[in-house]
Amino acid sequence: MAVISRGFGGRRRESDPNLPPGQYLTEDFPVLSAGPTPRIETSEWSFGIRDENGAVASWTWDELHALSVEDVHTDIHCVTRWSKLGTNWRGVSLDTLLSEIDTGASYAMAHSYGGYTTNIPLDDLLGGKAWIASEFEGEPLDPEHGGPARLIVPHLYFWKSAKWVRGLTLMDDDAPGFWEQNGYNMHGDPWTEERYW
Ligand SMILES: Nc1nc2c(c(=O)[nH]1)N[C@H]1C(S)=C(S)[C@@H](COP(=O)(O)O)O[C@H]1N2
Ligand SMILES: [Mo]
Repeated sequence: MAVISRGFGGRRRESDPNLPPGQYLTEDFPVLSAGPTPRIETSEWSFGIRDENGAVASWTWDELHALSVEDVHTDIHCVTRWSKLGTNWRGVSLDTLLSEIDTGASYAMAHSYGGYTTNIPLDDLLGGKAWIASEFEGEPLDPEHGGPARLIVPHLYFWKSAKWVRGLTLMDDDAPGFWEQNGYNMHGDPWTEERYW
């Protein structure tokens, strides 16, 4: 007899069409950090984008949040195989920020307070696919989850969503970030299981 357990989270696990291959559903929000949680006051925080010629545009916390802040409803997928469906964030779209930059670059390196880096093609940051998020489920983002603000690029594995993000460096050529230097994929599409090299 087929038994569908509704005890642990109450969802049908393998058959959910929103679940990429090789992933399982979780209802918790695991914390995955390669180092200690940096504590950054919003008064000290800024976000900068450096273009391929070295010109920098930057926003303070207040300047960033004076821009249009969007509600984002999305699924997230970690390469360690958990997925969490239907999460709610608020943040500023990378479309909004990159519209102020005149660039011919094709790649970006995201940099975080604490030193984490991850590389992302610029096309994956444009078109309503990436945000600088500062709220999760109606609350300010917890420091453990990247607060005061993190990058979210939810259509890629979640290691691309740099916590405590402080800026992007735009690049003509791709280069590996922290996990990518350690064998993770340069792109990271969960639907085609771009997990490792
Ligand atoms: N700065 C920074 N960002 C990071 C990480 C990290 O170690 N440092 N871990 C990445 C990984 S591997 C994952 S799965 C997600 C985890 O986010 P969470 O801790 O909010 O679940 O953050 C990503 N962003
Ligand atoms: Mo991860």
